[in-house]
Amino acid sequence: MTPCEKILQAAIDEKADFIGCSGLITPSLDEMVHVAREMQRMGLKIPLLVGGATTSKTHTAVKIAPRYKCPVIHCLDASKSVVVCSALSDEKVREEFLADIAEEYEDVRQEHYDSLKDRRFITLQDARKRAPKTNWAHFEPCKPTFVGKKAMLDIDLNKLVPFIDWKPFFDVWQLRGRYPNRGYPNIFKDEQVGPEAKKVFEDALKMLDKVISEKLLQANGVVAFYPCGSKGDDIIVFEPDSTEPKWTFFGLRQQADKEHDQACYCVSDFIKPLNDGKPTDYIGLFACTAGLGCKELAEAYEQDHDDYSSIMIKALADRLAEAMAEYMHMVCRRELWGYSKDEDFATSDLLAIKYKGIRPAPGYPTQPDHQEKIVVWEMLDAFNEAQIELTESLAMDPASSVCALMFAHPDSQYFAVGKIDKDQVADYAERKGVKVATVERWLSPILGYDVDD
Ligand code: B12
Repeated sequence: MTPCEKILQAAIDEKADFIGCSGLITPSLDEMVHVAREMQRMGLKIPLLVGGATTSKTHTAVKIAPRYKCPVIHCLDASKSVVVCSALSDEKVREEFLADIAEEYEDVRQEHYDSLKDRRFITLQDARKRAPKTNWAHFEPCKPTFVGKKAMLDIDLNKLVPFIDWKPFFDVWQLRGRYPNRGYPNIFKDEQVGPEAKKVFEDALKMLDKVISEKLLQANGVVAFYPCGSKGDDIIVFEPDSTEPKWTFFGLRQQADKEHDQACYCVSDFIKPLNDGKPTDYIGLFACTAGLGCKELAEAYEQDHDDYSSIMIKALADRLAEAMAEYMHMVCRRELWGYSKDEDFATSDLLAIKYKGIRPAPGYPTQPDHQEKIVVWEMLDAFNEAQIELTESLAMDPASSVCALMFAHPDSQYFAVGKIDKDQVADYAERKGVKVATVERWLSPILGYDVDD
């Protein structure tokens, strides 16, 4: 979320040997291309290292590296950056290392272009014909206990602890057990990483106790329910007691060629179609955070040269944010929306998603368009209601935040839109009233074709 100019100015002022950019979500990808272009324009000669969950060697080789004449290197793992920086700093191995990278990235680019040629899509029109068949005549939507929005502030962290999924916690520490000792709690049995995993876990529990007893983090959320109805691939949403459409969620439909009997899904398939333009159904949405106070704590630890605790508090806030999302979804299903009042699962079953309904989030594979968060923020007013900000780059601040849409239909299920073709991008741009090039930038990771920049 740091502006490009600030990164480059700091690198110049500090006479940096390397620049590293980290990207968690799709908007960072485009920003990294911009950083590379700017480095070229300013005549910099510093290597650019790229990493983070949303980045890939392919994106780095195809989109970033060609924009900057000096080395651009993707690092899958932060610990690899040591090897990379050592090689780049050592006159004896630098040339050979760079030649290897150049050759490898050329292969990656070639493979990427070849794979595009092999992709098979059906037309958007045909994909729509293969939408799942739902018998709406027999579907009676459940009316939520309120329509409009409601804040859930300063949630007791003790309530969230049982909902913590500890598996991703060990990824933060790059601790991976060998099969079958993957994930929590099996990882403790692993011969190699087991003892270390146990140690960080015990430290995490100690810090969690301190966070809870001293109220070091605050967890806030805001939830809303609105009347709606589907119209093709979109969901039209109405303000309470209004029959005038107010907002639209734009959907993307699976378009890859599959076996004939397989449906091509879009999130709008789980909402009852509008009746003569009037609402027929309900949609829920929420945003939540467990990260209020986290930045300040992490900074204090860093000032103290305690990087371990700084990473630990961020990892815990992330776990609590995801736990809060699970908790809020449960409260909605059982009480606030109430479509699943009798649900009575153990927490482990909740984490295994055995309940009715889904909560896909903008940016995840079911709706990969991060721009959809803008309308979510209009509907939730999440900054004023719960102190969760949507930044210009469509990230949420505090970082430990999650937002989601909620669908109650019993047939609703998670799916990945996958790659899409040109006809869908053009149709989507027209429905949204934006340029095709703009959509292509937002959706770059799921485009099934190449775009000239
Ligand atoms: C933990 C996590 C979260 C946490 C924490 C987020 C945060 N504070 O950072 C929570 C639950 C809060 C969260 C929320 C969201 N998430 Co999330 N999340 C993840 C998850 C599971 C792991 C990411 C992670 O932290 N891994 C651990 C770290 C250590 O690994 P890493 O980031 O890959 O970094 C390593 C390397 O890449 C490298 N590295 C990283 N940066 C750099 C930089 C340099 C220079 C170098 C050399 C190396 C390097 O070193 C690291 C250690 O080895 C990923 C899925 C996945 N398995 O990757 C999804 C994922 C990143 N999330 C995703 C999404 C969509 C979201 C949300 C937008 C969902 C939503 N609508 O609510 C929000 C956005 C949050 C925000 N603040 O805006 C998507 C992004 C998809 C996309 N293309 O945009 C992912 C990929 C899930 C998916 N499969 O769809 N998320």
